[in-house]
Amino acid sequence: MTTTAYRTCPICDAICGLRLTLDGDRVTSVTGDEADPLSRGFICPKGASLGAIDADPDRLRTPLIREGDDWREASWDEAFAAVEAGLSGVIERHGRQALAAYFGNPTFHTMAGFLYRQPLSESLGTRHIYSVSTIDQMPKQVACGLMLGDPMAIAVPDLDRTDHLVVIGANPLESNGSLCSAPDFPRRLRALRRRGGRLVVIDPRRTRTAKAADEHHAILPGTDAALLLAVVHVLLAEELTTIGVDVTGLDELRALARDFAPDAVAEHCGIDADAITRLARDLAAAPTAAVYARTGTCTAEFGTVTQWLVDVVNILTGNFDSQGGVLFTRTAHAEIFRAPEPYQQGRWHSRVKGMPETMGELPVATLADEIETPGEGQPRALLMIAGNPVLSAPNGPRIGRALPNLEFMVAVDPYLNETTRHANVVMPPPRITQSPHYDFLEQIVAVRNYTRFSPAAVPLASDQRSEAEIMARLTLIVAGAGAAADPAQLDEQIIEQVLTALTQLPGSGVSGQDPAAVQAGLDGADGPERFLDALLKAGPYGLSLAALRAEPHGIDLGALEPRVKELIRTQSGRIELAPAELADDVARLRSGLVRRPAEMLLIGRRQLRSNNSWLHNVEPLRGGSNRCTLLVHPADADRLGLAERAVIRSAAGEVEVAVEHSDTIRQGVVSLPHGWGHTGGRQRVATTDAGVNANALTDESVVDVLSGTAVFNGVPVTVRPATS
Ligand SMILES: Nc1nc2c(c(=O)[nH]1)N[C@H]1C(S)=C(S)[C@@H](COP(=O)(O)OP(=O)(O)OC[C@H]3O[C@@H](n4cnc5c(=O)[nH]c(N)nc54)[C@H](O)[C@@H]3O)O[C@H]1N2
Ligand SMILES: Nc1nc2c(c(=O)[nH]1)N[C@H]1C(S)=C(S)[C@@H](COP(=O)(O)OP(=O)(O)OC[C@H]3O[C@@H](n4cnc5c(=O)[nH]c(N)nc54)[C@H](O)[C@@H]3O)O[C@H]1N2
Ligand code: SF4
Ligand SMILES: [Mo]
Repeated sequence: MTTTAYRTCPICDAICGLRLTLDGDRVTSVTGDEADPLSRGFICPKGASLGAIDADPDRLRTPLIREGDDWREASWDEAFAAVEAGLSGVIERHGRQALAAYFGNPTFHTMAGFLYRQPLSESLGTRHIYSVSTIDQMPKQVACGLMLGDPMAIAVPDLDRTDHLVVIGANPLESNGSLCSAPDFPRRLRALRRRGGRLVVIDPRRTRTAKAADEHHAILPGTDAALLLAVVHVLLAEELTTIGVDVTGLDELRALARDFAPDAVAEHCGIDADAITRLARDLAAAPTAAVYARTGTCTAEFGTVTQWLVDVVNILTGNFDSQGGVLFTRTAHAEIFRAPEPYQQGRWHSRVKGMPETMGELPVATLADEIETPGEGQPRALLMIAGNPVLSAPNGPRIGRALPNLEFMVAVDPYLNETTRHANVVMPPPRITQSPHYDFLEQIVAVRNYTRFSPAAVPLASDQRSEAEIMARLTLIVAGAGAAADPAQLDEQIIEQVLTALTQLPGSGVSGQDPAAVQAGLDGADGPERFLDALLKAGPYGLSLAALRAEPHGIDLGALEPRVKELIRTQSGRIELAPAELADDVARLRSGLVRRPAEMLLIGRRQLRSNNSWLHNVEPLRGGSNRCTLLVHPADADRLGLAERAVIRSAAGEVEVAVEHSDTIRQGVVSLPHGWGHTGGRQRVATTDAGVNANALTDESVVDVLSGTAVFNGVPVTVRPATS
């Protein structure tokens, strides 16, 4: 029987609405949902391939238990019993500090990830919590934590109304945007230019986004902090500031920017001093403007300083919390993700390298150090939830060598891959179409206030478990309640806690109500749906699960409006323009301005028909431009004698890869996409023409100091012709 289902695509941050046609439980076609008020029918090749992703025969259907080098299919009861035996043994022998967990990128998209990450982390009772945040956006969160007191207070560009957009280290025409959920970036950027606005892109590569821009500056990798300090310098020196929000620290900011005149940074950044001055003046002169920076500037040295400066520039030019500038989204669900107390970091430190905790986690860059180094608190068991750090984390191969040292590892993942193959037990979540979906996190950074819920389109078979149930049972196991405990009871406990807090919160939609009565009246087929219903009822729009179900294409809740006053959590009660924690790093940056550049600098690259490491097994997405090649400028290729293949070497390792000659990349810079280099596991498509692991080159010992975030961009390398 043919049916139609409307769903949000869960793959990337663009949260596009999709229209699926199903024949029984098989997706036969996917188109963009024209009636979705945010995405209006937009779809990318990944969303269009959702059927193939869902039906990939290499996706696991049943749990696997490893026996030596072999895998045996197991029942869920057996698998959970094996996890209970494995984890309780480690707790008995070594205590809870021997437990570790890693939460990968898909946990930021799934309902189960949002609902269970914190309860699971708390039940583990360990400091060894790691996540993809420290190989992604943590610098932004630390900067927001220090400036606003809330690391979840992330301002997004007012894309549809701005007159002047400066995009730094992001390529939304291929990534479809990030920390800025805006389906159909191409249309939105065209509209910007059609209404007379300007698009400026700062990127070492002339990306698809740069090609669509009015102006492109091919900056040297890793130098955005210096560039932005120079912009601040000009804005202050030329008295071009129009601050519209309540700030403190302007004098300290002035002192920090003093030595960063455009002339002082031009050579370091590889951008003319005049161009830098103009950048600042144009931002100040535009009726409205927004500076937006993403992974090219987060996963780089001085990532946190850069993210801080992005918002400093938005503030100085009067564009912070202001229409056409950057604004904060007001979500349909209650903001339980905001902590009431001011942000703090470094409450504890990692055991081996003494790296500070941020947002309750330690840097992935030091995971291998921790697993390899004996002593009290050495991790001996790992829960790998939706992550592939062997391909995604800096010096991933070292993590691959460290994982076999663990006494026990469980992975929650649909694939047996480079990372999960080291697990003792692998537990596959159901297919995408079998899970309900709601973007708890992406909706926080949407360019309009917007909400949408998608029920599961295909029911679970009796031998499948929802991802939420898997996470609930793992939580119960590590809490000592055992593999047989009732997960629904845990869901209700979590909901009770949340409702108790929300009914006491002035202004919440359930303020002053009896939590038990609210809980008794909740709607929803399972824990995640009931949890969502609770948060919607407590949210600012008086919505509910039933209201969202009645609008399967999503609900537009209006344009973003100023609201920073209610978000500020700093001790001073104001926005900190020059948080003290950043001063040392600015000094370090100043002393690095004269540093001689390495022979070549490596940067990354995202490809439209790929997503990190986990879509290379999907045949329809393979081929064409979606290949693992090293982009080299023809002049560099000539100078280095490169033809078809090259060997790249860094402090961390060496790989041999196909060369793609292209004048879109800045001279002195080479680009290699990440997520390739598939080995082992059970991915028959991905392991053919597997590419190489870019993270064999990235160096886990170099991080953005303030956030512990890995440096993927601006890695010093040497490149020579391959001899074989
Ligand atoms: N197709 C596709 N889409 C994706 C993903 C994917 O893998 N593929 N991944 C998703 C995820 S997890 C994320 S976090 C987002 C990321 O979204 P984006 O941040 O937009 O992703 P990138 O395309 O990596 O863009 C980073 C840009 O920074 C540039 N860059 C590198 N170094 C520097 C530097 O030092 N300075 C400056 N100014 N620029 C630099 C790179 O050339 C690149 O164009 O994309 C998401 N969407
Ligand atoms: N050199 C370099 N490295 C990078 C980056 C870069 O730009 N350059 N980008 C970084 C960024 S921004 C990110 S976000 C990380 C990603 O880092 P990770 O999250 O560690 O890696 P992914 O490749 O996204 O792996 C996701 C895993 O989750 C599984 N999975 C997919 N869907 C689901 C699901 O619904 N449930 C569960 N349980 N599992 C699922 C996949 O099979 C895969 O094993 O990579 C980072 N690494
Ligand atoms: S842009 Fe992202 S959310 Fe939209 S269809 Fe593509 S992968 Fe899905
Ligand atoms: Mo990411």
